[in-house]
Amino acid sequence: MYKRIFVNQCGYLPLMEKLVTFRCCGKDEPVRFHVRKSDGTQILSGIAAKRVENPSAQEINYIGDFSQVTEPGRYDITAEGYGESDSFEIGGDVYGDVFQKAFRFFYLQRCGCAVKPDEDSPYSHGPCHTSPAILYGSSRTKDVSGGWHDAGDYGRYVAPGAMAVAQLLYAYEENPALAGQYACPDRGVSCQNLTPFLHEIRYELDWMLKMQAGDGSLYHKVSCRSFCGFIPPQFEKDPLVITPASVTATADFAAVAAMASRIFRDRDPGYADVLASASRKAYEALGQIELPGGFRNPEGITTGEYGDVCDKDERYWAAAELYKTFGEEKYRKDFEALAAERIFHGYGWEDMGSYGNRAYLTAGRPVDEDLARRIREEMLRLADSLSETVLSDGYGTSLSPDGYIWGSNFYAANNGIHLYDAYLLTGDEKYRNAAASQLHYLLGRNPMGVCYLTGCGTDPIRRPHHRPSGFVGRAMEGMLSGGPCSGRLDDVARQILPEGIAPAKALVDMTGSYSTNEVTIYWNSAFVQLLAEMTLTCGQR
Ligand code: G3I
Ligand code: 9MR
Ligand code: ZN
Repeated sequence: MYKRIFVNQCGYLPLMEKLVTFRCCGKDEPVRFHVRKSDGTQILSGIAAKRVENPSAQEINYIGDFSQVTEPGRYDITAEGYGESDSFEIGGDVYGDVFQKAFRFFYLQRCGCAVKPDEDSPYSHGPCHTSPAILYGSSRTKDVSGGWHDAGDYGRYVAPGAMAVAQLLYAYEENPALAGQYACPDRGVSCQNLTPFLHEIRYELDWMLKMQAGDGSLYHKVSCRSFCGFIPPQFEKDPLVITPASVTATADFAAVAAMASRIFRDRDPGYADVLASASRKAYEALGQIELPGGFRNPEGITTGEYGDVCDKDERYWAAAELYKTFGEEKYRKDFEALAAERIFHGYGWEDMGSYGNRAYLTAGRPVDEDLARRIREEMLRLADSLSETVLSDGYGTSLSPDGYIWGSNFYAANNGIHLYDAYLLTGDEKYRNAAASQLHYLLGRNPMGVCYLTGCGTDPIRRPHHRPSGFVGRAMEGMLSGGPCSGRLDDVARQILPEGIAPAKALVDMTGSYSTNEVTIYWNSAFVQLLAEMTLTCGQR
């Protein structure tokens, strides 16, 4: 069915702002629409009068507002000539299931142990990638088993892993009640003093600890030399190779280990100590690594590169986070020296500045008040520009037409987090609404009319680029697809999508399209953090 009405398929919390998008074909005029309850009773009629020319979707949209509807129930929206929307729910717990699935994904991505979510899960597997890995360019080997598979492939990469952990720790700190609802699928294993949520995060931290070299630096990644076919993880038996260390991996680890050490402190002091000393050691090693131009895959290795030419933002994050956790002046000085050059922003795998800003502003220790003020000002300026885009976009996304790059959904989610930062700084609801709008976009109010989280909503992504899903023939639930990528950067995208396709429609829901439809741990972590923030505050006015 060709859709012309677009809503968040996973629904809305009662007090959330609720906007619906109409795709105009034919008559270009305001749309009279009706909100119906599942028993057919019509409960609201309205006019969608806001008209938007939409260059990202290359169409005209009309936007309607049904925020007035707050009563729990199942609904859909109709309009003459437009058909009907996907049905959706309004209620206090509409995202409970979404959260469970999106977070359970990390358990299912575990490497190095048996994974058994339930008796008859097709994604169960025995321990994978357990053989000692070769240190690149030598004949020595090292045990670096554990951690989460990065994505649709089975590589394990430190920088994006650290970033994912940081976002999950933020989700935990910001919304402990939601994190506390997570039911651990790892039955029979004790979470000791940790909640199941933290226990899962520890799985990745334990692996990163193994990725630390004797000199304190972090090996950039471990994987086979090239990507394998669509086989389950335990069948990938090629030799594992550990690549040389990088500044980005080392700084990101120093930062996230400091953060985790603070958060784990009262539940597991022994583990917090281990993290603290590993963090300091990594930070010290930063002075010794010279890597002009950033990490590059060494010859013969063709798996995920995560190259990043600028490592200042990673050092910036590390300095701020270590200052917050350990309080030593040298960390503060390092941060302030970098900030004097430039205030960094970003929640991506290559742009870590915003983690640094958050840590500095919440250090709970003496800071340079003038610098803190400038950081806040810049954060608000960023949020203002994002919020302008949100208001001018037909689907409420924060992405401009040239923003549909590889992992565009990740950028949408991270922009939601930036907007939420501005809400925290000002208490202004417009930022929170713009942040929530990113969630609605990801879950169905988008030009593809899909729910980008597998296994959720009425019309989810079905064929993500994910080896276990491809092998089983059914999408694992709870994974955020990368989303439209207008560059058509894989063969399938080039075959299926016409040149000049509307950027926001450059998605192919087929297994082969890794540039538009892959999944990763750090895209899911962004989603989980945004969800945690939205469910925390959108319930209240
Ligand atoms: O930053 C530029 C931007 O300035 C420019 O306007 C835009 C235009 O295309 O490109 C931007 O760079 C892109 C970059 O992602 C942005 O983060 C590159 O073109 C694009 O090639 C690059 O894609 C990365 C991709 O690996 C290829 O290197 C993705 O971010 C990254 O998420 C992805 O990661 C892969 C791993 O390598 C392997 N495992 C799966 C994972 C997800 O697909
Ligand atoms: O599966 C790989 C995916 O995880 C990566 O993001 C992507 C880009 O590096 O590459 C995928 O692997 C493809 C390889 O690059 C080219 N041959 C086909 C592979 C997918 O089956
Ligand atoms: Zn594995």
